[in-house]
Amino acid sequence: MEVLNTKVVIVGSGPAGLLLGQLLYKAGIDHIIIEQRSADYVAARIRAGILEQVSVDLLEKAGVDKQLKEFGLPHTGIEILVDGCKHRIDLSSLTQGKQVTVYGQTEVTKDLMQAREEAELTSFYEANDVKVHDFYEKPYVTFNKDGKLYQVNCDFIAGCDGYHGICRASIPKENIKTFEKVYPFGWLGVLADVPPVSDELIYVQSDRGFALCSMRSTTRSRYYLQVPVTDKVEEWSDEKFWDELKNRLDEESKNNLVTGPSIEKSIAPLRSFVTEPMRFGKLFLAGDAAHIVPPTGAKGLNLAASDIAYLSEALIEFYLSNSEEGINQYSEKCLKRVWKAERFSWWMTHLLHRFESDSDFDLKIKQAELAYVLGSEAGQTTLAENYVGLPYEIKSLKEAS
Ligand code: RFL
Ligand code: PHB
Repeated sequence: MEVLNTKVVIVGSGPAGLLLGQLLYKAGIDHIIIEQRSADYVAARIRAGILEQVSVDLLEKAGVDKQLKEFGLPHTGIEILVDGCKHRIDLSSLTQGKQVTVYGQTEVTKDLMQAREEAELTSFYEANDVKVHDFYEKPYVTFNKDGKLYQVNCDFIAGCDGYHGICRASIPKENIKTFEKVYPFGWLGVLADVPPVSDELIYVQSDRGFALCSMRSTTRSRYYLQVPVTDKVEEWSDEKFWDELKNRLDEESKNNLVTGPSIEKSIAPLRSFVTEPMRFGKLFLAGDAAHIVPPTGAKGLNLAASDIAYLSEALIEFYLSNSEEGINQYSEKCLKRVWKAERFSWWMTHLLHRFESDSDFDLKIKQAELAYVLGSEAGQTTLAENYVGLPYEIKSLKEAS
């Protein structure tokens, strides 16, 4: 067995773990990342596409915004298509000039991995049987790689290992409470090298179910359809996907839609999930390991980034200013923001998706709510300020609101 020593062990090399690693590195804090998958697998995963301004600021602070600045697409509005009629939400004018940036999670991950490689920081990929131990006293992490057993002793463990990870699963049941809502449908996503149907994202509410027209660049589109959670990807040929998308669009979008072969196709189930608290002695949960939102509000990756903003600041304060204040407040601060994003994502999901359980009354109420939100400046402002991201206090970020 090989024994290593470090200050912070980060379990998981998704955006949360990689961003924490980069921020700790910038502050000169020794850490190691342990990831169960291969580097190629991690770099190729297709997921989120929308960054809030505070997430962009954090990536800038981490020094990994070169590509983002060059290729990210700033968006100042979104479209909501209801009953065949498009309504523009002018995000910027409703939020004193804020905007979001279209930049794929895949690119964020690649940028962070490249920065890590250039700085020659230690990551163990393809680590098997990762286990966290003694995190209320003297934490350490064990794993197997290439048939060799490793033990890493540390001061803290950051559980950034996603919804299916082992960190949350290792917490004694009596010390943790979870809150969950599972939705009876999923999102079928298609990525294709075709120009986007529109300059802005279109969120579609239709009798046939929800759809979303998004993009990764001016030549690469990302489209989603609400489908029963029991559907299998194999049942959805490209042709069937494009036909169904057209069925949910308005005439103009239908005519503008350019179709082409899919380069990725997958179905993601929708879930709302929160863990309380997010700190267990010397183990912190961050990102999807602690909470999940349905993707309708584009909040998952952004919440992972805001957790990491708080956690990196807390750890930096601990090591550089000898203060435990940030560590002690970590869970409470994160959860405040998490629950607001959970509420927004749940609300957007309810408003725009078709639920089989909806009665005629429920449908009428939804119609009335949409008409109110889209027809009132107050309603639009509520949507816009949540979509661009609610403020949070980070001392070291130049603009954290
Ligand atoms: P990740 O990305 O799941 O990374 C966790 C990492 O931990 C590894 N791991 C382990 N490592 C070691 N030992 C173990 N036992 C381990 N178990 C797991 C995993 O291999 C992985 O590398 O979590 P992280 O870093 O917290 O990041 C969260 C985001 O990935 C997620 O919230 C977003 O993708 C959600 N999301 C969106 N978020 C947005 O902010 N904006 C969006 O537009 C948006 N769109 C989406 C989305 C998620 C989607 N899917 C697929 C659910 C669209 C979709 C379709
Ligand atoms: C995406 O481009 O993948 C995307 C955009 C907006 C969302 C969810 C996903 O709300």
